[in-house]
Amino acid sequence: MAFNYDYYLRTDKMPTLWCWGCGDGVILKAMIRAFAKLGWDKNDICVVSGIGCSGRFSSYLDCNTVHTTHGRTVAYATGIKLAHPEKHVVVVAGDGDGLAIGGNHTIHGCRRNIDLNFVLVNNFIYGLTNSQVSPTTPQGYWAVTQQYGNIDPTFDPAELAKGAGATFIGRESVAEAQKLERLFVKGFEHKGFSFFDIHSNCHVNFGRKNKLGTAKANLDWIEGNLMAKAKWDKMSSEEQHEARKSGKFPRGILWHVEEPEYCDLYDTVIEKAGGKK
Ligand SMILES: Cc1ncc(C[n+]2csc(CCOP(=O)(O)OP(=O)(O)O)c2C)c(N)n1
Repeated sequence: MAFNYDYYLRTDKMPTLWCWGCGDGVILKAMIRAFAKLGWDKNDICVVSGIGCSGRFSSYLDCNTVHTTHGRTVAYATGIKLAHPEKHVVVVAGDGDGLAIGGNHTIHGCRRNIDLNFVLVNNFIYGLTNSQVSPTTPQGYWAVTQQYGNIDPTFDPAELAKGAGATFIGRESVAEAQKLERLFVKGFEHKGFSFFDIHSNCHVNFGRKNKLGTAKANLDWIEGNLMAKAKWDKMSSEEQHEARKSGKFPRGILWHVEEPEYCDLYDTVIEKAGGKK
């Protein structure tokens, strides 16, 4: 029997506002299947999203949801998780939201290793507002604010997350929906800050002037840029550096360590202060 998504969805909000073929729907469905696999009750999940096309996750998921301000997802989610450590908190942010305006919050969420699941919907552009350049727009590509080709260098969000202290880091593409679901299951199970860099197509606003104007063309480009971690690990650090500069990245589980989690540490403070939990 086909998987039934309805339990986790606000079906009265369908159809979505996303463009035809948008990768956001693939991420939404993979996330729902991961929730179901983990047996999570929707009332035990809180979804916090920012502003953008990716911001709509909190509209469509029938969980506890907060549609927050642009770039502030991790700040809201940190407060929610500290108040309700027993809940599963899932954060959804675009590359503009999570890495540009909200980059600072993302760094410090990683650093605290608070038990949040941070899903970066990385479509390489500001989708909702029609194609402004983002921190992941590759050099040389068109954006409405870089019409002669983007001159700003990009960076590797997974490396940033690792340097900042995230304890689970994974990368996948929406072209591999089942791998994406499995990655979510692993990362959602992890206690600590889980950072997911999910490469998604925005053939309408990223692709339209970058010769990637169909979902298929955009997905082929994404897949062409990702390589298995095992292959990546065989490269020298200089080769990896050059690969990153040309927009190539490893995929899969990139980092997984166990470290003290922030809510647990906070409990020790409450205890020392003689307070009640
Ligand atoms: C403080 C603030 N600045 C700017 C905006 C306008 N704005 C809304 S969405 C958005 C960009 C969204 O891009 P991204 O975060 O990459 O998400 P996507 O739409 O691609 O999912 C911007 C700049 C805003 N809503 N609030």
